[in-house]
Amino acid sequence: MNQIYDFNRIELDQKGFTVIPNYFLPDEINECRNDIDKAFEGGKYPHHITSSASSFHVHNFFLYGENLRKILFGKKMQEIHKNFYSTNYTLRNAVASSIQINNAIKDNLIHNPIGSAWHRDTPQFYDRNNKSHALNNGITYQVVIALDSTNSMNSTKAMAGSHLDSFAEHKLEDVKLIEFSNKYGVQDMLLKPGDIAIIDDNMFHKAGVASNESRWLLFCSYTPWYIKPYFDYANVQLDDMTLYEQHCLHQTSSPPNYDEHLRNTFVSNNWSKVE
Ligand SMILES: O=C(O)CCC(=O)C(=O)O
Repeated sequence: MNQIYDFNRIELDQKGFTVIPNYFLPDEINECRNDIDKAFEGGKYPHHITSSASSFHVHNFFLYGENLRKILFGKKMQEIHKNFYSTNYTLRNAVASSIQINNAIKDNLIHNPIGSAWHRDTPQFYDRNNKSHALNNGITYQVVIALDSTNSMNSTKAMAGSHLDSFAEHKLEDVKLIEFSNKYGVQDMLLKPGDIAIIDDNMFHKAGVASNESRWLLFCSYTPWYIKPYFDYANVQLDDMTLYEQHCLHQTSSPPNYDEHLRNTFVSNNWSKVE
């Protein structure tokens, strides 16, 4: 483990999230903001999901600007990838998320930003008795890259420590919600442009509500290679794809490459040095 990440690793394990301030330089962030503005001007939001006039998600943001591609697949994210999860992990989802009051449209601001219910993002399933199982803590992660500052309204809300709880459901409702709020409390995940937050997906969290300020965050999720991503990344073609991009987009793991002479679904070291 790289020394400079030790503090954050301990905090991530204990709290369920950690913030690394100023991980990206102002120029890197401004370039991404420009890409977002250019790509989405004129009301065109490819791969978008809207839940209210003041909240929308744009999936696969790396397709909509060279700088957005560069920030997700560049050296700095590769360092995080190697040090906080491992080269056995691939991309599950990459979504740019905006929450901001849209004054042009009458909107219920409290109503439904995407992710507004308390939830965790670890993969989950029900067994034959309809009992829920969620993967444990310490297995799947997401990195939030702040393009804007977050405030006490629009920041992601976190229940620090809840990732360690043995409760194995995906959502927190009713009595459980009261119990968890009392036990773990609720923290604002306050970020400035260039900060990143690394979240253990087993920690309960939710979106805040829209304020007048712009709130663009990039949510980048990583899971072990055998977990299906949200999209069929095997078919994504980018110009001059790097080995790291192929790795993240499941193109070296699933399905097995035909040129593997032994049956082999994953070559764990096929991406090993930061490029
Ligand atoms: O938008 C937010 O602050 C939270 C988003 C979220 O909960 C998620 O993407 O899982």
